[in-house]
Amino acid sequence: MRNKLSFTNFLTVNIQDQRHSERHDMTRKKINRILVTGALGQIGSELTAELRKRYGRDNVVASDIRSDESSAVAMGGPWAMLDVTDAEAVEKTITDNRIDSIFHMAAILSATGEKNPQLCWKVNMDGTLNILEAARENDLVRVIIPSSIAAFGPETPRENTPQETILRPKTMYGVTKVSGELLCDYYVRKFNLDVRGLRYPGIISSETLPGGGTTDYAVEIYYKAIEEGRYTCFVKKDTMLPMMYMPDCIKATLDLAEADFNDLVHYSDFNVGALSITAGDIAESIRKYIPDFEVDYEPDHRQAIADTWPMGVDDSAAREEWGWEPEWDLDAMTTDMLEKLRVKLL
Ligand code: NAD
Ligand code: AKB
Repeated sequence: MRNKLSFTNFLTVNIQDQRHSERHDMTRKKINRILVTGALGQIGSELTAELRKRYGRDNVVASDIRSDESSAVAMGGPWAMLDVTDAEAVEKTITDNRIDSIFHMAAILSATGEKNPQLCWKVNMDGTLNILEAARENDLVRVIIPSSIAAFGPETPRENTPQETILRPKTMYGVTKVSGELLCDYYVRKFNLDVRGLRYPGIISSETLPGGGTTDYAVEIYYKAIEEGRYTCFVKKDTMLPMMYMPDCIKATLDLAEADFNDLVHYSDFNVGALSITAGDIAESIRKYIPDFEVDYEPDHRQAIADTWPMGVDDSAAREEWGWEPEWDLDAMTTDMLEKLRVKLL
């Protein structure tokens, strides 16, 4: 343990020094016309709505590989079908819509990625490269590309996981997230492109169901509490992971997107913490409102993935560089989730 910690300190000091020496100070243009990829997904759907409020309905083009014409995303403003693995289509969507900034949410998540690792690599890596290349060629103002706590692996310290640490993930999704972080930082250094990203924890939300991740249990548990009064959880009761409520996720994404680039030392790999909670903690919190809610625990293949991820992260770089501060605690989130899901499901 001591060796691991001193190695981590060594890494932090050396990488921070290196990052400071490579900093790119630049005057940045403002975000005006936005493309959201993967906009029908769990995060994209709520992010698109908030971006339309802030930047104007007609200035935010939502896109996804699939269509859902009756969705709020498709009905709430401009819409385009877009497969991010198709470089020509990415280029055309950007030029046709005079896009200057991209929030790139299209991805294959951890559990689906283990079922189809080749597809995961193709969407997450080819898709990300296509977005970065189109952004470089069209001299875009800003690109936001999320990473994940899946970038960490079993050799990473699991408690208060440092910003600079061992990145040896064992899932294909995690491999693409580490590679994506490195690729984004490469585009900042090599091409002076303004690319930023966060290592999101598991995101909990009521609007759109999650799309095939390991942390999906933390959303499903709320749906099942309302619909059936019981839930069979696919990780153990004491599995602790970093989680975040969607309003904090949107706030973190937009706070980073709107931060002054010259204040940043990191670009594409910010740890962001909010909640460090077990599956049992969520069940207990729900029981404050639904006392007879029953949960049993039947860990499946996703337990092995969860066991390689942090229990909580050190997000001091995000706090120092762009003022990150979460607003939602577990019980406040539970109250809000249950209220919203009662309206939606009952
Ligand atoms: P999601 O699975 O809910 O949505 C992804 C969307 O991408 C889907 O609507 C899907 O149709 C679309 N998509 C898939 N392949 C595509 C392609 N080839 N072209 C265009 N669109 C395609 O994912 P999410 O949870 O909204 O995640 C958004 C981003 O945040 C991803 O980069 C993900 O890795 C990251 N992230 C999410 C979480 C979380 O808990 N939700 C946590 C950490 C990181
Ligand atoms: C997943 O479980 O795959 C995502 C993530 C934490 O990246 N929710």
